[in-house]
Formats: sequence, structure tokens, C-alpha cells
Amino acid sequence: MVESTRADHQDLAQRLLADLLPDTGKSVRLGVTGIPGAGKSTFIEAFGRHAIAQGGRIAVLAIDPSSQRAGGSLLGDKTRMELLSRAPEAFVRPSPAAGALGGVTRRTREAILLCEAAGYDLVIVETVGVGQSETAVADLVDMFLLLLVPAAGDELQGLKKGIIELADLVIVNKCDGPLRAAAGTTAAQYTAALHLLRPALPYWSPRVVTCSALEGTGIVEIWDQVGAFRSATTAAGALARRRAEQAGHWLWQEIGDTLLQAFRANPRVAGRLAAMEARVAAAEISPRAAASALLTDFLTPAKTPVDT
Ligand SMILES: Nc1nc2c(ncn2[C@@H]2O[C@H](COP(=O)(O)OP(=O)(O)OP(=O)(O)O)[C@@H](O)[C@H]2O)c(=O)[nH]1
Ligand SMILES: [Mg+2]
Repeated sequence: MVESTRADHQDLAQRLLADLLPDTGKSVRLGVTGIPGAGKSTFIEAFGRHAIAQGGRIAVLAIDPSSQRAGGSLLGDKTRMELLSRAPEAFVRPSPAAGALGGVTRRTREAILLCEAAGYDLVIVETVGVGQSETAVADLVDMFLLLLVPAAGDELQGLKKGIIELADLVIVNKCDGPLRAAAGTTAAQYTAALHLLRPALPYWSPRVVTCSALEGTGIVEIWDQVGAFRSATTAAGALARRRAEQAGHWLWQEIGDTLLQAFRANPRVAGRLAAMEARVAAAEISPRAAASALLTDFLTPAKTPVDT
């Protein structure tokens, strides 16, 4: 219902979320990003099974606003997280139907709350680190994990510039078989890069670790790092601050989205919008003057019928 775009569903969903709010906020929220094929789903499966073995309950949500990738993550993730999907302690939810990133992140944000109210103590959000979604996911979670493959340099990894600065933990996956040596080299390079990239936070310095999601090595160390991050951010009050900030962003995003929706739906605006856009494109009117005219239409109470 939360994912539905139907207005009556949305009303019910909002009431449900309001009722559940006191039961939310108690999980560890993790974001996992990396280029397509980095092994995110395989990693989440291994990590999730470890979490379950420790007595945890885990929910996995995927964000894929493009969803045009070959095969789609929907089928892929279902099969790749086969064991996790079947575990009664796990809930695996593939991407909601493709849509604007804002819509997808809103639904994911609300899905996180639902999972928490349902008693999952670990919520993992998977997203592909080549677009905008990873920045959006960093704003949904407590800790952001960047999954790399053994190769040199951000460009070669096909990663968006600056993404490493978002990472609270960098993981070089596929440290096995013939890739093991390259994984070690990549880890060393990124360790050096991290030291240059940003000054360490007073309570946390992001580290680079290696793992093999396929063979299950390195998972325990990552689990320990997640625990250490949790303790450090809680002790410093940083976790509460991060979530408060995120809630503030969410509030303003909702205000912005709702206003824009109302603006576009306004009959007087709708009647002139296309023409105004064309005039702006043809440089007949400045964007500022056009915006001002449209906003006047929007903000002036409609006493007379549509237009003028
Ligand atoms: N050798 C090796 N292969 C791995 C490892 N982890 C994943 N793979 C393989 O890498 C491929 C992609 O794995 P996925 O887990 O689907 O990667 P993903 O990042 O979730 O991919 P998308 O969701 O499509 O972006 C699969 O063929 C996996 O078997 C690993 O630790 N070692
Ligand atoms: Mg995947």
C-alpha cells in the first residue's frame, strides 16, 4: 500500500505509518552501493545470513530508479539472494516499479519504517553506484558501505566521482581465486586515497577491508566494523544527529514535492505551462519572468474561470 500511487491507498498508508511511528527507528540501517555486478546482492546474502546466525532479523530493500538494465534487478536479486529470500528471519523486497528517483526514495524511506515496525533489526538498502541514487540512499541510512571490485581507480570502476567520500566503510569484494592479489592492491590504493580525501571524523575513520561474498571470507570483520561504527556514532550523539538531519531533509522534500505537484495540477498553470516553456526555450522571455508569471497564476485565488 505504501508503494501504491493511488490516492486512497496513500491516505491509508499515511495513517498506517502514523500509527506505527512509535515502533520505528530501532534498526541498524545500512546502505550498500557499488557498480553493477560488484557483488552487492551476493554480499548482502552472505552478510544477512551471518546476521541471522547472530540472532538478527534482516530486511533488504532495493533502489533501482532506472530499472532498464538487462535482466532487471528484480529477477536477478530474487535468484541471487535465494537463501536469504527463503529464510523466515529475512524479508527481501526488490525495487518498486521504476519511477522518478524522488518517488522511489520516498517509498523506500517508508518501507524502512514498516520493516522496523515489523521487528527487523537490520535494514539494508541496495543501490547501484553509478547514478544519483547512491547520494539519495546515503540520506536514508545510518551507515554507507561502498563495494568495490579489484581494479584500479574510480574511473576504471565506473564509479561516480566523489562517491568514496560518502562511504563509512569501503569493501573490496571478490578477494578470491585469481583476483585475490589484485584485491589486495586495490585495498591498499583506496586506503591511501581515503587518507588524502578527507580528514577523519573525530569519532570514525572509514577503513578499507577485503572480502569474498562468494566464499564468505571477511564477512565477520565487516560485521564487527558495522558494530563499531554503531557504537562510535551512538556514543558521539552522531547517529541521533544524522537521523534528525535526514528527517529534516525528508520534511523539505515532501514540502517541495507536494508544492510542485499542486503547482503542475493548478488549471491556470497547466493551461499556460507548455507555452511558457516554449517561450523560455526560444529566449522570448527570461526564465525568471516566466516563473514569476506562472507563480502569480498559481498563488492568485481563482475568482474567474480558467485563464487570463
Ligand atoms: N569471484 C567472485 N565473484 C563474485 C563475488 N561476489 C559476487 N560475485 C559474482 O559477481 C556477479 C554479480 O554478483 P551480484 O551479487 O549479482 O552483483 P550486484 O552488484 O548485486 O549486481 P547488480 O544488482 O546487477 O548491480 C555474480 O556472477 C556473482 O556470482 C565474490 O566474492 N567473488
Ligand atoms: Mg544486485
